[in-house]
Amino acid sequence: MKKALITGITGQDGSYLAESLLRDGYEVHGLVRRVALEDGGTRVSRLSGFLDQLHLHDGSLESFPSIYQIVTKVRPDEVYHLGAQSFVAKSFDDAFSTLKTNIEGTHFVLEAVRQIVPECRFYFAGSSEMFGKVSESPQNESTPFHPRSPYGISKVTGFDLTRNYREAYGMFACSGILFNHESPRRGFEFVTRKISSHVAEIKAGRKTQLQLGNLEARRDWGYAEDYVEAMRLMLKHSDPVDFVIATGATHSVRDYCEAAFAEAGLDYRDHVVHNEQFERPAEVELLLGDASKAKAELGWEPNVDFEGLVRLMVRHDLERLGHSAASSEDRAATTV
Ligand code: NDP
Ligand code: GDR
Repeated sequence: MKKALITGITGQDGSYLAESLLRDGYEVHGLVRRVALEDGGTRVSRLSGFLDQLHLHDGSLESFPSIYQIVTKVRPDEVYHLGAQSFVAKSFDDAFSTLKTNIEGTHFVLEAVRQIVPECRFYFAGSSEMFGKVSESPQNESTPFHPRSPYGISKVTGFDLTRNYREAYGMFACSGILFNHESPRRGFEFVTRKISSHVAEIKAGRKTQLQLGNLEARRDWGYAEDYVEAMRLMLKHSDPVDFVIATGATHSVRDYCEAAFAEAGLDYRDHVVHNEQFERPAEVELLLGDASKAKAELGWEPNVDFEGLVRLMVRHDLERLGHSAASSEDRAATTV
């Protein structure tokens, strides 16, 4: 039985990836923060349907000894390093902790793998935020990086670390350069989920307004379950190669609002209000990915398009509010 270790298993991608690996008969291990095991289950809620099939280990990306111990105990065949402070806006408020967690965390995991299981296959969660201020469109594996946030900088460094461990030590270490991907398991602070959850609350009469920052930013939005399959294909590939993963279509935040409110029979112009508090000191204005290399070499293609994604997120949130008066998910939604 193959063993996989996932950092960030409690997050959106970690939860879908764990499910996918379990379906294929893997023994799935996750590094989780102690608080996740102690807070009564809120933080592991994304894992609730299959929690009893997982092996969770208390550790932190800030602690090399904890990572070293877990890798020694598990001796994984595959490591998916997804754990990170992943919210771009927060990285401006606390650049120090974002850089520390994301850069040192990646270094610690790579070094533990090199020392303990150098033959293990390693995946790093790179990001389209590495492109930042783009010089060409669409962006592919050759597009230069110009990150526009501490988060983006941390991901460029993680990408460089991963490449260096591959080149210096011959490790099977590769990065996916994944464009935005969303789902009903997306955190409520990210714009797609903020919109879909507010649409449901407005429809239910609990709120009247949705406050947003830059409505003109454009993103290449895909569906998270499609994207975790790309991670797995990358580790099954004959060679460790970096790939762009994207849908090849770009839409603005305004487009997302229009489609999401329409899905609930509402007009976004009646509810969306600009609030500069949600603008960023430096913005990534346009992202559009070219995943033709992944299509040619991995046979990977997305199954869900923009319209399908909006529909499934809005319907999930409408249903969630229809069925529960005050679930823990509802409480989380009120904080952004
Ligand atoms: P989430 O924010 O949903 O999940 C982040 C995970 O990292 C959580 O499990 C979180 O644990 C964990 N984590 C954060 N800090 C620490 C720490 N100090 N020690 C241990 N664990 C920690 O992110 P996603 O699932 O959306 O993304 C997964 C990865 O992919 C991230 O690295 C992200 O930057 C990257 N990425 C995401 C994209 C997207 O569109 N979703 C696109 C490109 C890259 P806890 O539950 O305890 O907070
Ligand atoms: P992003 O995602 O920064 O692209 O990073 P997010 O959903 O936070 O922002 C997307 C765009 O929407 C604009 N925006 C707002 N964003 C938020 N969160 N809240 C608002 O109120 C709001 N108003 C407008 C933003 O300015 C931005 O342009 C995500 C994360 O998952 C990263 O971890 C990942 O690496 C990248 O996607 C690819």
